[in-house]
Amino acid sequence: RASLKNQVDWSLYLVTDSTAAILGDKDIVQVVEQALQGGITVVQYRDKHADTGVMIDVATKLHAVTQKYNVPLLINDRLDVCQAVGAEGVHIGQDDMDCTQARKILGPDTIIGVTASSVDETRKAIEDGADYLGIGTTFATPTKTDTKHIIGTQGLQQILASCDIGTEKSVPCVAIGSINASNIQRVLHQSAYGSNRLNGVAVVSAIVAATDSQAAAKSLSELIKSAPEKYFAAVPPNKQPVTDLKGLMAQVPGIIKSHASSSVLCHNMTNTVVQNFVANVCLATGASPIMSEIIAEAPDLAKLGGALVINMGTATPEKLNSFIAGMKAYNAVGAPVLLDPVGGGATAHRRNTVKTLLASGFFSVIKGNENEISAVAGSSNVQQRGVDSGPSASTGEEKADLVKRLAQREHCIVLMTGETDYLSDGVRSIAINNGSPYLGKITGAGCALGAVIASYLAVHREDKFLAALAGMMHYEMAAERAEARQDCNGPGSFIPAFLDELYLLGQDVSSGGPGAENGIV
Ligand code: 3NM
Ligand code: MG
Repeated sequence: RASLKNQVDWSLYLVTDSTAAILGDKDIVQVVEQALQGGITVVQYRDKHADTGVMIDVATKLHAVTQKYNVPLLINDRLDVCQAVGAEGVHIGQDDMDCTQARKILGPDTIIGVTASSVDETRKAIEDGADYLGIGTTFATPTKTDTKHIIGTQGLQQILASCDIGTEKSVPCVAIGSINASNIQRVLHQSAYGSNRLNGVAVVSAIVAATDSQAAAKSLSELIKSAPEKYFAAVPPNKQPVTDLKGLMAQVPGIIKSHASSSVLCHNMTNTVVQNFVANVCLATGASPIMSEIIAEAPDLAKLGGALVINMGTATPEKLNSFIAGMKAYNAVGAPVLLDPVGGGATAHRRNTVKTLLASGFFSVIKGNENEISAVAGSSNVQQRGVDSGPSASTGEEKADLVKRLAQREHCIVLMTGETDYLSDGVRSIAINNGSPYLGKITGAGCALGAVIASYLAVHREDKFLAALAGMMHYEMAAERAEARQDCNGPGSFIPAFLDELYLLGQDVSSGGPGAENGIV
């Protein structure tokens, strides 16, 4: 047993549930055996209602099965049941016996796992000698309705960051709470803090409630093994902070050119005020716009090689359902999704919408003005080291720092627009001064920029940062050219001139292409 303790594969941890709502009329021992065939690596027997005799009977049967697969059996809460059946360990919650007391009773060789939902609880559990941690509750779950803290992937990340998870100073860590095939890769990815990563995930209903527990376990196991980075990573391998802005800018014209002839789909879930203008901007740059909030067609549209824009401009509760369905559909195929958190910090409703969206899926880009980006950065429902700086990032350096930290936290590209635009993928950060004041005098200019950047990400998939930069340069250079035109005398005549220049720039990007003098690192 002592040796097993250090060899546990924590990647796919099954917690059982014997209630009719989840287990149905299946046999728990059979479910576990099938799940073992499907690839689960740890089993926790959890039954909050059974008599001791029944627990010992079931645990004995489970242990016979888990031993065949060389997988540890842990017992929830009940040290006596663990001892009676000779199981490999126990799992104790914050309201159960203290870890130190449990250790005294069970000795050094028994695995003791502890549930933690905050940095403090995690630190204490590690100090008390827990062998591994279950952290959560990641997302609200009907399986356990008395959970105290819903911490999201941000809360997981904060624990990983603060408690040296993934280093020898710490212990293995699995996340729990509504984790299933649709979010398992995202949870593993979004919770990561540098090289601090979860060792695995714990699930109940995703396997126990499935009609085929073997198939459910197998698909979860495969999702864990196939790296989500392929879809989600903001930063391609081996990227360093920007030192050669000129070299970076030199790649922009080629991307503008390929975008101009792409007819790439730009799927907008946007506000009613700007739809027409946004669609025209998409067309002028070379994309094919579609404005649709229909949930049923989102999965089909997601497969067409384009990108999705979620614009919170008029975020009614009904639209929020479309946003979430759209994001899930695009996430499922690894296609880009851009969040434009319009008015993000203005009202409690919008702050909650931002929170819900961040918890429901993965964004490739978050684009907004200073207030909006600050609202997203402050949207964490847990204390987040460093990024809670609120809406007061007044100096350029502070803005750049806020943008970079948010990019690191959300593992995505962040663009803060303003007189100077700040763009970062968490590693590469630049600030750019260009555009036209007329962009501030027409409605939908920010929304249309979001659409342009999204479609650029769909065209130039190998590097989201560069794609976003190219989309931005296309947009802002066209604005500069429009403003300079003889026929542009104000916001009204700026609009047609701008659409023309967006189009013309795509046709002939070589004439007066973007210059490095526009950017400051
Ligand atoms: N513990 P499902 S959440 C057993 O947060 C348990 O500590 C939790 O079930 C915690 O995978 C939970 O079906 C239930 O959502 C998780
Ligand atoms: Mg408990």
